[in-house]
Amino acid sequence: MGTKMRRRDFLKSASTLAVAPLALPVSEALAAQSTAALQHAALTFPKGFVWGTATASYQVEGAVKEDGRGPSIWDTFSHIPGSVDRNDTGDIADDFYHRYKEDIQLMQRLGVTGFRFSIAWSRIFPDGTGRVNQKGLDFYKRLTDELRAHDIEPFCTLFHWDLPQALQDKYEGWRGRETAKAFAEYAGFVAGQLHDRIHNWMTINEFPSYINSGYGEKPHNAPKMQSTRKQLAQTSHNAILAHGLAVQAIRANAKNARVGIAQNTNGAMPVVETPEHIAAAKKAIRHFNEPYDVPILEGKYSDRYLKQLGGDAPQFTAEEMKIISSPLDFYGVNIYSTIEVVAADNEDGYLVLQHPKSYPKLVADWLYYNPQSLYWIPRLMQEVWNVKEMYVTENGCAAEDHMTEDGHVYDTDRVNLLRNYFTQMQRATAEGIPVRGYFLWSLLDNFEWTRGYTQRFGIIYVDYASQKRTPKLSYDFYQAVIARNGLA
Ligand code: GBH
Repeated sequence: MGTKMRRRDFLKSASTLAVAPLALPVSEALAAQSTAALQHAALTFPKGFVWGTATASYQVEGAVKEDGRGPSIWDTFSHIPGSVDRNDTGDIADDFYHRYKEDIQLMQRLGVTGFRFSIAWSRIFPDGTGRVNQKGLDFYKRLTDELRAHDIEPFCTLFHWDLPQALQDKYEGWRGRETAKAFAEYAGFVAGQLHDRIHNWMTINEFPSYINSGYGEKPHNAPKMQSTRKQLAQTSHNAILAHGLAVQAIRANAKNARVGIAQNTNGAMPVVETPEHIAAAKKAIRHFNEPYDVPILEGKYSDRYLKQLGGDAPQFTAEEMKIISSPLDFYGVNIYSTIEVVAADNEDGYLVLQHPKSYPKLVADWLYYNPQSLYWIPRLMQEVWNVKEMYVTENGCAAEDHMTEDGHVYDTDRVNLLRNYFTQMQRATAEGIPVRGYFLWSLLDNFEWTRGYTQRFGIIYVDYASQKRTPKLSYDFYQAVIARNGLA
């Protein structure tokens, strides 16, 4: 190269050293910058990767008495004083029912290609079964038409916890097997009505979160129905049966449907990445998911699970186990954190490590900051269960968001979290682990169940009094990630 360094090379070394380049024409400086950016090409995601945001009906819609919607167990529960922080309810929430057009514009500006939302069962069947409420159906037609008009693919969840109150009253909700049948009827009907608009379906969101915490031995979520261990095991069974029946009903009514789930599979992760610890994590993830993922993905309950339950084991037939494990087109997993394990010389072959008190978190007490969950959960899903196509159907965090006097929300903690989680998801896709898309929880601050409006998960700030939306700094960050389909 001789004694004279070429300008380009000089710039490269200048940027490595983080020294400001000498005054150059702007165009040359930019060209040099994009050359440098190309060197980071490894941090991109596969072509066609779906970037999206996620919400759920009761958490954003409001309009709970409008256009013939029937009550759900969350209407009932949130109105019982003491159930939810500050006695907040979803009566108005983000008023998404009326403001969805504005919110879709914000999504379009963000650049997302997918939107995960849920249908409120009691808008379609106000009594859970039987009579159809056309106006409720029309809302989801308008919503999905508007999404399509903005080139955003709808990803529809059929059940995100707002069970029609009528089914709680008639069958004790999910405790009754009849509810599983009612769910399949509803799923098949909606799929038949909306299949030209919606191609991607998820049956049920997070079994443990609404079964264990709604019908468990110490319930704290709607319908807060305390159960014995035996009743709980049967209720869990009814829920996965509902899932399987719905998969079949959707396929029977919508020819080109792609059917999946949105489950919060309990993750496991080797703290130290050596073969023995990785093997331990593989054993652990099967043990951690015995009531739900194992029967869905393996077609049977594990012997260990049935033995542990003994006389409290659920009643089921071989036919039901086939239905429960109906093949899926994709597996959606909501990933926020994971359980860390090490190999151990005990019966299980691993040891679960408790989180030390000083383990990092933002504000949700359960949400341990663990970016590697976005790598290890998909990797173990593939290695243990041979899952061929996955979506991260939720990921995100709550933060203490404050608006500055001039109207900005600088949520650098959320940006920091997202950047690190994305890095690990990129590691997964770069290794060929089949994660096809990602849905950030959430588009908007919303009704965070028993935390009400006290925890904000949105990348758009919502002033609940005025319903004004303000994109946070994390919105700008996500927009840049989507635009380059990767990380800088
Ligand atoms: C998801 O649940 C939900 O799908 C979504 O609706 C929700 O808004 C979002 O995440 C954020 O929370 O009280 O110690 O028993 C997240 C997973 C699992 C978190 C159950 C709370 C209860 C912890 N949830 N967990 S505890």
